[in-house]
Amino acid sequence: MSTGVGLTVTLRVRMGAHDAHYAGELCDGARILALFGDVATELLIRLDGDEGLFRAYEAVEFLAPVRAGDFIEATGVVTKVGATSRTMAFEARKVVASVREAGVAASAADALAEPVIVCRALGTCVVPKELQRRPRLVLPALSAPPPDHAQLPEPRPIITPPPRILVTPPQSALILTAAIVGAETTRAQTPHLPITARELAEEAARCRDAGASVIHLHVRNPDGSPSQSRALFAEAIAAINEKTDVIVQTSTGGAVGMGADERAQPLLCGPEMATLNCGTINFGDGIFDNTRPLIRDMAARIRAAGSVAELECYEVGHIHEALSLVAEGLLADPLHFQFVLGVPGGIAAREDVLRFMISQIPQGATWGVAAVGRHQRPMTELAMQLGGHARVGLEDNIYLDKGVLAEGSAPLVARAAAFARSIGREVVEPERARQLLGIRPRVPAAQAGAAQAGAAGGGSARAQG
Ligand code: KMH
Ligand code: ZN
Repeated sequence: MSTGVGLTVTLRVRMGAHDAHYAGELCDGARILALFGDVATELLIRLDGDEGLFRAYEAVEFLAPVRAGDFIEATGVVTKVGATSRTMAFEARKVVASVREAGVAASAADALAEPVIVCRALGTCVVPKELQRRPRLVLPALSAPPPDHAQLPEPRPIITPPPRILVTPPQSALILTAAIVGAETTRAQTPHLPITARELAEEAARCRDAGASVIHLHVRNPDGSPSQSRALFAEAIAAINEKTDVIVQTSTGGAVGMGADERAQPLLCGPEMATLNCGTINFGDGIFDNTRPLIRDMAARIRAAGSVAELECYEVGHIHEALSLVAEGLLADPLHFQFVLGVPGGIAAREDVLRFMISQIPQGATWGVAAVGRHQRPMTELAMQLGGHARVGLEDNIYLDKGVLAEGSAPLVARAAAFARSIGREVVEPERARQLLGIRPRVPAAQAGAAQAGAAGGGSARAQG
């Protein structure tokens, strides 16, 4: 980690009447940006011994109104340090709010038990080389140590909770997954659906070129019907491995109505990654059955295959079930969650839902979004803005635009990659994705033949240590 990454500064100020600009004593968004400017300045002073310059905001989201009388706490964290550029993530929270209710005194105000996030932003500052007063010690931000509650006299005061850690991770790496076929999409719906091993491999390679580092894989019988056949998976995985270096993530969900033994067959190919579906839901008109014993059985099989699990969560309770598996020793870090949003019968594809789901996973876990149909584009773009990973492809959505079929999954991947880059995310190659997901690096090319033979017998993908 480069010097200064993770350096954090927090300021707290009261918005006064002079800050109110609009009707209802609403404060101007620019006032919050001015606070971020001061936070950035302190960060630069601590890092470089110079006030530096704010060059650009890459993203700004105003999430809740700020009014005169509110107390705002603004935090910034350095996420990247270049030769002269310093990238930062900012969050402003309301910790005290003026009450403003009819019949209540105009001076009434509440200290909030849960701070309200009012704004988030990403920005870049510069400190020209000649102004950097380095090498020097990076001085950590000063903050009062939290009081020891037990030592305080009765009645013990309520202490405003410490600032929440920013959701934005200190690195911008983004994993794009392409779900190229699925079990439900049909050739009648789109002629661009790959079915044979050769078609799957060609589509996987196109998606890799467009920016995908993971292929979420289902297979089909020659007539197009869904299958979990070990032989078909082995054929498809071999064809993909011959063409490209993506991570192959096999489905253990299969299609609605399949039993555990049938669904688990691709694990016999020793895939690098496999899905673990963390709960039962209505899946359209069917029931996608994942009883608690089945989930545990599948988790054990994934572990025995040496595969890394991706935790598919279609409801909030599925996250909690995954955490139970961790407590039971059936899952190990690093955890990678996939929030599947908008399945008819499952949780809705909405921003508030996603933010809540993110709030439920442990620190250090990674997460992505797969959203269905017309929700795919807006929800994956939101996920990318919030620091998550994203899955697109014909399994979940066949349209590029309203009424315009995507000519395969690759155009959907290309569009997601372009969006990611436009907001400063780095679309990673498969080898970096392996690192992020805790998958063992691919063997050097010279040993690839031997490794492939081993994979058919159930090679272990999970990185050691
Ligand atoms: N076809 C869905 C019923 C997975 O791949 O793990 C389940 C599914 C999930 O696609
Ligand atoms: Zn799937």
